[in-house]
Amino acid sequence: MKLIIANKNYSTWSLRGWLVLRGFDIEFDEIELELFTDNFYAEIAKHSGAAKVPVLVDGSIEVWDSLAICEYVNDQYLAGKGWPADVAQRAKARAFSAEMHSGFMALRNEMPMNIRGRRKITPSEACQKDVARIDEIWAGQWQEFGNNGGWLFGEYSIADVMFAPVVLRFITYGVALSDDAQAYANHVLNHAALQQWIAESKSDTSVVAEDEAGTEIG
Ligand SMILES: N[C@@H](CCC(=O)N[C@@H](CS)C(=O)NCC(=O)O)C(=O)O
Repeated sequence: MKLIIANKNYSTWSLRGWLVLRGFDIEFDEIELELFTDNFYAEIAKHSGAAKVPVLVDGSIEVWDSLAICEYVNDQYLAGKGWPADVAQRAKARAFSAEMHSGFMALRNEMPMNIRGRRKITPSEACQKDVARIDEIWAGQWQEFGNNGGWLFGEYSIADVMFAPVVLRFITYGVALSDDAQAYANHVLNHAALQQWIAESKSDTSVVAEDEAGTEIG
């Protein structure tokens, strides 16, 4: 099985596809393409009409889109354990994940993932609202599960995968969180799989100008 991803410093959706595999200890090969290059579009076109990463190739099965990859991995490799077991919790985890996947546009536009960067921006009102909503989600789940596993639903799940890049965005832009939300963010940051991605992102020396938001902090 191989996962096609892009620049580790910048590509949040790649990180999600990668984390669902690495975080659940599933073996895979990875192919890293450089965003916005001719080679990127030539290679990705072999597997996906959508022309975006990540793409998972498992034999004859090709899955594009991070959330679809999470669901495929959940079905094919995790026997459903990618989501919480309880049906109400599972519904909530899926709702949070869908909210992340389809929303938070202001945050995504104004605070691009840039792991190596320490940047200053002036967030719009819409972006501040996005941050407040994420704080609410993380803090609420931490109050419920902080002493019982520490992940959004206690055990590591796809919901944590979907929010992990946001933890890295908040570090880059120095976003202040409530104590409970910060405790969850710290828990995610300590995850060995995420630490591996961060370490590997250091050898990504590409510069994607549109993802260098704001100004550098000294
Ligand atoms: N909704 C998609 C978004 C994928 C996406 O936008 N990927 C970006 C990189 S993070 C990409 O491939 N961009 C290349 C392009 O737009 O040309 C997913 O969840 O996988």
